[in-house]
Amino acid sequence: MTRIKMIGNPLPNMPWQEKTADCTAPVWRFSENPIIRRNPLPEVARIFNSAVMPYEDGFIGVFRGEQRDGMPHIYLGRSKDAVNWQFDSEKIPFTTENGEPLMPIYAYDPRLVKVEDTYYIMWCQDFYGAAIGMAKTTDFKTFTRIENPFLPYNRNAVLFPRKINGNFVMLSRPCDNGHTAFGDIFLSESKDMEFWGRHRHVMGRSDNWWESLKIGGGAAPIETDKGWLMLYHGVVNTCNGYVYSIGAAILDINESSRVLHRCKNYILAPEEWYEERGFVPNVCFPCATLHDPETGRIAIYYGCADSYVGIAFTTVQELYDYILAHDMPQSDDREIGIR
Ligand code: BMA
Repeated sequence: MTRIKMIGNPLPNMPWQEKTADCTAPVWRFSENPIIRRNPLPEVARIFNSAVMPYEDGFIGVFRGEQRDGMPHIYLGRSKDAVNWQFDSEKIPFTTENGEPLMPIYAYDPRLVKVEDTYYIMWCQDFYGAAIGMAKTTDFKTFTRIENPFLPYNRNAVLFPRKINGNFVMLSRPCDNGHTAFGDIFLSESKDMEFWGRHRHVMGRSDNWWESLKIGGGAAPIETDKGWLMLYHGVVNTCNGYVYSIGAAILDINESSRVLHRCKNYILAPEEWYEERGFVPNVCFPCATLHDPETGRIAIYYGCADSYVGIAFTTVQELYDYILAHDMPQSDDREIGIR
């Protein structure tokens, strides 16, 4: 067994449950799932596909709130234990640099990533079609929009939690304006968070059935001494519609468009009632992790059936061993990703 270690700040207060003796999978669900139930706010029917982070002596998060008129927007939530959440009743008020309101028409699937002293929120919104919107904050009071990083159509933008070779690095998934039936993960770099380039292909859909239609970035990659641990979603088109599962890969630490290892099995797929039954059935959609380098513990926050938020647990060692035991990179995964 090759030992693996996460790199980063300790997080002893993250939620945790040990694996039960009868569990044969590398990832196990929190017994209290789903942690966010229906109708969490007067104006919001469902919260799902949401991202959380440690903040001050507790936790903070950006939550996809599906309003009763069907429009998704982003809501701020706070928690002492990262399980029980209190949400602001109003949407996050995004503004321009000058403090004027600049709200997206809709916003969904937010991710929240801290790089240096700034927290960045990225989401999917209308920019003459589905595209990535972004904002930054340092205090979770003012939320300043920054330039939309990519042309439409694009979804599932996920920033790396630190600069690599001096540049910000972000994953994204070019797509179409509908329920896209294709999709690979790409990576782009920026010196200033405004101009993005050096685009590279990271990985595509695979021969593995569960991710044979499309894939997309999930949680912010976790830094380890063996590379970036990337949790993503993979989609298969069945005779009953799309099924979203969670996959895992290890990317090179400096040349992060290079896939070192890729697990041929999903690590979590819809099995429980809250994943199989809901507004859109059969969806496990990861958007964040909490993790503690001291203990190796990882809590995966994932949207369930476009209706709820759930937590699943693993350890970095268990996941790494599982990835290596089922390692099956595709032929172009090890390429740097430029043609
Ligand atoms: C994708 C995104 C996700 C959603 C999934 C399943 O295209 O819109 O927000 O969870 O579809 O409906």
